[in-house]
Amino acid sequence: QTCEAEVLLFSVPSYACQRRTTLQNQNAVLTDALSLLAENAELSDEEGRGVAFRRAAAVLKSLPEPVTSMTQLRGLPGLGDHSLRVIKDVLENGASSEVESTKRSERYKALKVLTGIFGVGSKTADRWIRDGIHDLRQLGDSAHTLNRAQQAGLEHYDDLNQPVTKAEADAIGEIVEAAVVSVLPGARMTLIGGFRRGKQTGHDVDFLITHPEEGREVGLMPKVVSRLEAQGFLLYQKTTRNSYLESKDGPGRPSSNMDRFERCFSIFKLTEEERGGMKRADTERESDAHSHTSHQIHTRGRGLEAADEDEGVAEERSKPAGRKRWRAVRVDLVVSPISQFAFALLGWTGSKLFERELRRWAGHEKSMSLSSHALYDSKQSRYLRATSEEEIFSHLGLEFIPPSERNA
Ligand code: DGT
Ligand code: MG
Repeated sequence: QTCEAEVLLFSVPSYACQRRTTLQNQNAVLTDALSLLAENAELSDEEGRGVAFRRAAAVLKSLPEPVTSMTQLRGLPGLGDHSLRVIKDVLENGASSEVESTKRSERYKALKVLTGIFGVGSKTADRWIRDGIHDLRQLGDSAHTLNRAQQAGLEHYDDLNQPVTKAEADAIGEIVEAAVVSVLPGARMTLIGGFRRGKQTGHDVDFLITHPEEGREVGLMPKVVSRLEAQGFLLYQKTTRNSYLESKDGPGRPSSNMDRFERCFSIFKLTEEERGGMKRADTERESDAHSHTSHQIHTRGRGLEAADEDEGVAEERSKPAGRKRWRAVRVDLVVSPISQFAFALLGWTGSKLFERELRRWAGHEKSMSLSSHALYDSKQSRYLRATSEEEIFSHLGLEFIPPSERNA
């Protein structure tokens, strides 16, 4: 009877977009295990397996209490045999043997290090590994030529693998917003991605820019980028123009996951003055964190000078503490026309699984097609307009889930 009560306690709807998932995860040990296997699958280009592990983790994240026995999981959606085996292993033995052996595997470690370089995806990393490259030093010593993004990624490797704090995100927000408003008065900017969901740290900072008058946003991105560049804030940037109107596959059916908004991938230079209150803590962190990777980068940085390794270490250590007075941060900018703003906001707030589940719900349950641009109703053969996220949830027949509860 106790078991029955607990099964009822953990009754969960099957789509993540029907659930409220806060950052207060009661099952972090289990979800960390499943997330690592998801990550490993994604890095190995096994998308299906990755999604299965992500869905299983998301179900556990939505539970109000820690899972302590397998019987509590009866009737829960999204838990396949493989995920259940992993959960059982963790509950019974404190750890999953598959997770532990994955973490120790040379391939996983190499994939992590190499895809930790901005501009390097799983396919490139896999190619390099097949050429015997497992770490940054081997990459530096190899004959592989890196594209501009990868070069910047390697140069700022340590900074970009250091989580971005909310305070840093806010500091960057002020700078970018000032640039946006100066080149287009009346334009508006919104913090999106994980920070909008209430996360205290992230791997990058994402902003959505629009203007209340349709069309005024056209051509905005290059102006914003030029302005930030002139101010010395951009260490790297690549702007892709809006190709939405040119696409043949229709707004509701993008041919890939990539959006067609005007978009800028950048590496931002955040100095101590702008970081303000963050100064002291970060200076300390920099002074004691001369990590392995940092050393590798510096060795590589001098590249063809055939740098002596020991000299590299000595150089590192002789640096005065906290000498570097800025840090690199990944910043993504997206520009949307106001008519698509609600869809862009919803589509760029995440989490990635929440977004995927919204689209799955729309397609499978409602015969609709949702993208970051529009919502198409196949039964009515028309696009459904919306000026707020609430309206989109309503069109989809879903209860509104606020950003802080989209942490699936
Ligand atoms: P983070 O940055 O790792 O702390 O976590 P998030 O949730 O901010 O993830 P991020 O920055 O990779 O992406 C933010 C959201 O934007 C993500 O939940 C899904 C969406 N997103 C990112 N890239 C694309 C894209 O190319 N197309 C579309 N439609 N959405 C994207
Ligand atoms: Mg983000």
